[in-house]
Amino acid sequence: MSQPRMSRSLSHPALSVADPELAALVGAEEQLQADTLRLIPSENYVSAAVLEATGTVLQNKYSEGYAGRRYYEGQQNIDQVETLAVERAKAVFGVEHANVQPYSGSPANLAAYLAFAEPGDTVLGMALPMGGHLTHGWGVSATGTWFRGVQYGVRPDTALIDFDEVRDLARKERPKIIFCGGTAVPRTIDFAAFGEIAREVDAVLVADIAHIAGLIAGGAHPSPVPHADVISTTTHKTLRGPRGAMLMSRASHAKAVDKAVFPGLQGGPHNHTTAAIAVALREAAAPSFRDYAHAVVANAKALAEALLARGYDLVSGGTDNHLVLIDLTSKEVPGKVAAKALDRAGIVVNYNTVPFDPRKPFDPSGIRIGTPSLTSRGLGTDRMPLVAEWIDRSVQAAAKGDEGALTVIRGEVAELMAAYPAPGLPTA
Ligand code: DSN
Repeated sequence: MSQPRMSRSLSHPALSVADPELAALVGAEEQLQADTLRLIPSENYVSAAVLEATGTVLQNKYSEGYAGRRYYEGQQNIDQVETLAVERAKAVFGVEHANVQPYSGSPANLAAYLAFAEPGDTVLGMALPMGGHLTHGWGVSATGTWFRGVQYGVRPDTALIDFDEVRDLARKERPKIIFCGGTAVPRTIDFAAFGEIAREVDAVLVADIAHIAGLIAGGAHPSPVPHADVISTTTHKTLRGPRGAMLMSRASHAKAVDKAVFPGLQGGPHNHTTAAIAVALREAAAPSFRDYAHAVVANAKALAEALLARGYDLVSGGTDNHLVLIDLTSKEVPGKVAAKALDRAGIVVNYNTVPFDPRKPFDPSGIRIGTPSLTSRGLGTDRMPLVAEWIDRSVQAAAKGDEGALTVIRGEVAELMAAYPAPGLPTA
């Protein structure tokens, strides 16, 4: 993809003068993001346009309230910015209502609790070690202490969501809210099945599509519309927007959602983020974004195949989306050791629990990888065998404590990545 670029030395002229120390750190991060193979599935590269929008004077403005109903004056432009973002979200996702003000995914989910449950009410969500998110009622989160979190998981034999368990728990516990979606789910989410269960027990179904929003926008994953009552998403993962979030819903829930976000949970929206969300949604509506979303999935499938061919155990045996969860138990290398070795080799992943993990969350058995970022740089399926080879060589090097091998891979990675300039980054 072609993106306008500035040279590294010219990219932050004011910052370089005002705060050279900070400017140097930003420059170093730009270099790191340019040189490395970024495989964390929740990360991406935003376009130069999205990046520019986040750095505009819109950030100087307070705008508590909603377009046409603000508690501050001077909203002539801000109202239009927010309306653009809202209308684009409605069009891209085919929803009746969109709120683009949540600061990020966790506040967005908390707003859903505020809208549809009272403290102490029961909520049903996927357990964090099974692939869910902290805010789906996990114990250490406020959502698991202020509410009564009941958790479902995956089947031990297939690692797929156990819908018998979801239905049984829903019938027995009568949750006010059911969350579906997660952070380490490599397979298609069956929104229709969740919707049927939620309707049966009269629960509000919240589909947390943070990881797969871009795939849904691009037609590479089924949509939660019309099965979910509320859709929660961050905007910075596969959707390739700024760090922010949105809550979308049926028109009948619009008032409850809006009231929960403001004044229920938040003050002034981050208008520079809202603007960048609008830009990202315009990009997501373009035909090229469909190609991107499908390429992300094709790359993940190709990478999964190449890893399977090298004898790696993948949770659920592969992937349907952007994410691959590798269980390293058979390789006798803990996830954290592998992740740190990969980092030294220029391959950035995160260590992650696998379902039924006998190890602790801070030292688990797996690593989680994904293809949104490398696809944004234009790598295709032909490169996935090489990526799998680098992962394999790095894991083997970690097992042997072979730092020299990691250094060699680091050089190979930097050389290849130089041929695939990243969107939004200045050139060297
Ligand atoms: N940080 C998100 C992720 O990495 O999946 C979850 O909060």
